[in-house]
Amino acid sequence: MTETLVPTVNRLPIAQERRIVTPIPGPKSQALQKRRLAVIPAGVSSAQPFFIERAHGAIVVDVDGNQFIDLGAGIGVMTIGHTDDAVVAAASAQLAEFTHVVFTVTPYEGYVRVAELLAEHTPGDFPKKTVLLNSGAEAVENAVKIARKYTGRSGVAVLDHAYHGRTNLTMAMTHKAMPYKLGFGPFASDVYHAPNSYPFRDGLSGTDAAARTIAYLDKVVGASDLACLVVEPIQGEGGFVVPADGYLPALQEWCRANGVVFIADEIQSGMARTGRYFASEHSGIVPDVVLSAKGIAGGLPIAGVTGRAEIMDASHPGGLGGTFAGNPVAAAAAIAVFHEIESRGLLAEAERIEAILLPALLGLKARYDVIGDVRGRGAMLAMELVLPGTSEPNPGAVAAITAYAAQNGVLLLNAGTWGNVIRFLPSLAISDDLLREAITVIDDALAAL
Ligand code: PLZ
Repeated sequence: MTETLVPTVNRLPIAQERRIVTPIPGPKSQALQKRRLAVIPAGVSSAQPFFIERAHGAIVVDVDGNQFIDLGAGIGVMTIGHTDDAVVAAASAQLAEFTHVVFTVTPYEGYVRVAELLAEHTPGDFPKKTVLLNSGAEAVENAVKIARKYTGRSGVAVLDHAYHGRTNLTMAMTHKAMPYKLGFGPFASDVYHAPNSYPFRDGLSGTDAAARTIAYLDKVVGASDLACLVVEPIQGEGGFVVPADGYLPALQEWCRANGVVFIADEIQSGMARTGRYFASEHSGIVPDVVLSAKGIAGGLPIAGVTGRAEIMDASHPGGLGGTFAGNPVAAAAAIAVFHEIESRGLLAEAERIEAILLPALLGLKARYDVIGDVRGRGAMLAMELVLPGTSEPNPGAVAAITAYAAQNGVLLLNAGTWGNVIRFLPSLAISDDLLREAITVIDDALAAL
């Protein structure tokens, strides 16, 4: 049945090249922007002024025909590339089979298969179970629910500079007030923010940073009140902060000794982004629970909470779910993404990207003293910009560079508590040549500062 139902996907090829044919934003984008302002609230802002019409691989095309090298990949979602053929085929086929029934009413295989794949590819060699949701924030919310039910405790610990979402509980867990929290309270209670490891800013070893975090959790919070500690193995919105070696293992050990569920939010760092399926593997941790979203389904909304079976089974039947959670079309896309990563050896592509981008960024750092730090792993790299000769954050330089890049056909994302980080999240489909071309544009932008 599937064969006859696969629709022919009718689309124009997109050359993998940068091409700017109008001023940015072009006339069609400007007209859409006018319509948008009339009906979309100011709270929903966009970093760039151009509207997207099509995308493929590492290139996005705007409504005026401008082609941009995409170094953001929809904030790390389009990991295997825009409109990947296998993902388009799998999702299209499922679209024609059935699009929705609700797993909590009548189950279907796709949900089960995604859970099997997550059990196989998340760290840890023990029985695991997965609940599927629609978004990263929803995965975080459910992980906290499950940890509370399992431990019978209420406290939730997070780290400074963390980002976990925009829902009420996850706003409370997110570090940065502006723009994520200011005026949106009151927030959920029992959420504790502990100091993190931020080698560029605190200069602490992993052991010393962990001792500081643990002292805070022990003395200010009290371990026996804590249900869980949620960490990002590499902090995403916080500025691609890679904790010092040994920091996360020490936290994990403390959690284990104190009966605290250790949760890795791998929503941004997971799914092949760093050259492993999950970044936890680089840090030598085996979390009790791993959260995935973003990159797992090639742009279709699905998220997973995957954890030790005994923790995940703590909830009573009916305690977890949601109307669209684990949607069959998104599940089909996720299965295709896993298949492509495996069959095309895409983990190595993240390493290829690091081998080009990391030395290039370090080369820029040697030439421009506005670059204070270069860090990250695989296809998750960043540079933190400072006022030259100091470690003072320099968000103005980030704004100037991202604006220059957009005018010249390179889509860049910022990050960081002070907005002073440029992060690179290219899709694994980007070619060496496109990557080098983008670096040249960034070099010009730095020179133009
Ligand atoms: N945890 C680590 O990176 C999403 C936010 C984009 P959702 N980060 C991008 C924006 O402006 O809202 C994220 C993350 C980490 C949780 C989330 C939340 O995932 O799918 O956006 O809910």
